[in-house]
Amino acid sequence: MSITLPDLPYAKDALEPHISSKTLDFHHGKHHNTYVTNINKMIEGTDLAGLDLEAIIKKVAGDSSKAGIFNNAAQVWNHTFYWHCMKPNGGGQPSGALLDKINADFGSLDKFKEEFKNAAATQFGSGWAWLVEEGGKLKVTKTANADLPMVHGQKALLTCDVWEHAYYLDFQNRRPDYVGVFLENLVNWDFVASNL
Ligand code: MN3
Repeated sequence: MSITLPDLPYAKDALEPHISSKTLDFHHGKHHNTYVTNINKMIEGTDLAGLDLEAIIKKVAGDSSKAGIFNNAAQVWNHTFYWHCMKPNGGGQPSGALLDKINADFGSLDKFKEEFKNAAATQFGSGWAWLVEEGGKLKVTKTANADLPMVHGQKALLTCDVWEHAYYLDFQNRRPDYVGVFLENLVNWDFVASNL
């Protein structure tokens, strides 16, 4: 079984004018696809071939001799998850149990957004901002490069890719503007709630 590149859950131009089809063309068609190609090459003929992505990630996490495998496998997982975190006409407010939990653990939705924006803005260099659940509590985290919640005992609920390739064509150096638009216009709260 090889790892495959999943289709985007919407058309390439569906997130315009916020994220352009050109960005998604490169981000999904080139960046995400390259991680898929790399991981398949790296696991071919090894005891990792045939395992699913999550099993590969957990098996090589923390093994510095397998950092290349970890990075490529985790980036495949992160990107697939990220596509689902957005939808056309997203944003707005979560509802039900998710909103209650955000209010309980952050104080308010605005407080959560503030923390999330801050994590995204202060991740130095490449990485990801996350909403995770850990020990029954919601929290905001950030990770560098390919690192991801599942290897830290956390469950991922939402992520924003803050590698420059995610926003440079549309926002240039304005990462905070991209994250603001992500939260206000793109977040797929139904997907976030389904991860809870
Ligand atoms: Mn990316």
